[in-house]
Amino acid sequence: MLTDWFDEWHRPITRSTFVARERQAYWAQFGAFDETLAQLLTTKNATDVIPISIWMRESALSRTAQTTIINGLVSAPYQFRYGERTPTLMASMTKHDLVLLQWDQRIDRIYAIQAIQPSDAFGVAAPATPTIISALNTEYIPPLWHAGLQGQGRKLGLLEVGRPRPMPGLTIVSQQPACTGLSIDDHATVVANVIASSSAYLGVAPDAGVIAGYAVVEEDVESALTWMFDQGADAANISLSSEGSNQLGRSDRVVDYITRRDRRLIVVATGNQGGFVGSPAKAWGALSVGGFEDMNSMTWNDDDMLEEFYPPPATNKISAWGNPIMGSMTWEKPEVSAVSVITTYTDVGVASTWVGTSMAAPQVTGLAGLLIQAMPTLVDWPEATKAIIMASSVHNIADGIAIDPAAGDLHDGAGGLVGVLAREVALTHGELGIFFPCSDS
Ligand SMILES: [Ca+2]
Ligand SMILES: [Ca+2]
Ligand SMILES: [Ca+2]
Repeated sequence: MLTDWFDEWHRPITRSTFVARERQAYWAQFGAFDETLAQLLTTKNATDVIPISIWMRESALSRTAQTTIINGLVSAPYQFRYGERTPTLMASMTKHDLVLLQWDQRIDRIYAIQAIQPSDAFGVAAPATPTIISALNTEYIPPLWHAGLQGQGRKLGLLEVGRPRPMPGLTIVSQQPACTGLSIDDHATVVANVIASSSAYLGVAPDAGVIAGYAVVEEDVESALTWMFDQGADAANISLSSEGSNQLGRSDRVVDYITRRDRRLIVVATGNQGGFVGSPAKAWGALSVGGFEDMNSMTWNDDDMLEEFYPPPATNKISAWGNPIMGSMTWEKPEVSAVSVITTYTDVGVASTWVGTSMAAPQVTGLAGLLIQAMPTLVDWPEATKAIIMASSVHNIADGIAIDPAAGDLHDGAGGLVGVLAREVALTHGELGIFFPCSDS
C-alpha cells in the first residue's frame, strides 16, 4: 500500500481516511459555509442580505425536495433559482437565516455569489507590427494551418460579459438568448478574434465558429456553460475571473462539475493582479492560462512573464500565478502560459493592442479546437487534451523547466504553448488507450 498520509501520531493512514478527517475538521470550524462566506458574514448584521448559492449534498433529490428542506430551516420561505446542471439553489438570504443553515448535514456547502470581471482589458495604440502574428509564430501555430488544421467544422464557446461585435472574418454561430439584450463589448470582440478571426489579424482557429454566452456574476457561469455545450461547443473559453483568494469558490466547483458531466475542455485565464490565480481558473479540471510577453519577436530567449507597469489611472498587469490550496493539498496553476500582449480588431477596421491573460487563454482554446480537428476523439476527453497541451508546452519562461512539487509554486506552469508539438502528440498519442482505474493503493 502506498502510504504518503499520516495521522497526528505519524501512523500511516489511507488517503481516503486522511481526506475524511480533513473534512471533519473543516466542518467543525465552518459547518456548511464556504470559508470566504464565513469571513464575509463576520462583517454583516443579522438582517443584512447576501446573495448565496447552496450546494446540496444529496444530488438525487428533486428541486421540490431540496426547496422544502431549505425553507423548512429558515424563518420564512424563499423563492430560489436553480443551477442548470449542479444540485444548487440560489437566492439572497439574510445572515440570520444563513446561520440557521450552517450545521445542516444535508447541505454540502454554501457559497457567496461574487462578481466577476474581464481578465483583462487594456487598450493601447496598435504598434507597427501586429503582435498576434508574432505571438502565434512564438507559439508555432502557423505549421498547423499549413497542415490543414484551421478549425473547420469546430465550434468554440466564448464566455464574456457582453456580446462580440459581428465583423468580417468572425463567424458567430449562435448567441445565448439572454445575451442578445447586452451591449456589444470590446473585450468579448477581442477574445473572439483571438480564437477564431480569419481577418488580417488571424486568430488561432480562423475557420472555427464562436458560440457566445455571457456571465455578469458567478451564478451566470453555469447557465452560460450549460447553454454553450448544449449548442455543441467543443470547448469553452473563460477570460473572466474573480481574484484574491487561494480558496476554491463556487465557480471553480461549477467548472469542475460541468467538465466532468459534459466532458468538454474549459480554458480559463488566471487573472492579472499577480498573487493567487482567480476563480474559476483554480478548478482542478480547468486548463488555466497565465500570460507572458514575447517582446514582439519569435525568438524565445527574450520572453518573460507578463509584468507590465502602467502609470495611473491604468492598472498594472501581472500574470496571476499563486497556487490554490484545499485543506492540505495544492496543485500547480497555471497549467500553461501564452502570449498576453495582442493586437487584433476590436471594431470593424480598427485594431488596438490589449494586455492581459484574457488574451492568452483564447489562444489555448483555439489550439484545443485545432487538436480536436486533428484527432476528433479528443472532444470527449478534456483531460487528454489538457495533458497534450501541457506536455507540449516546452517553452520555459520562468522558474524550472517542468512542474515538480519539489520546485514549489511556479509562474509559468508547464511553460509556453508550442502548437506544432501539441499536434504531434495529438496525432501520435491522442487515440483511446488502456484505462487504468484510480484507487488509494
Ligand atoms: Ca520573443
Ligand atoms: Ca518554467
Ligand atoms: Ca503557480
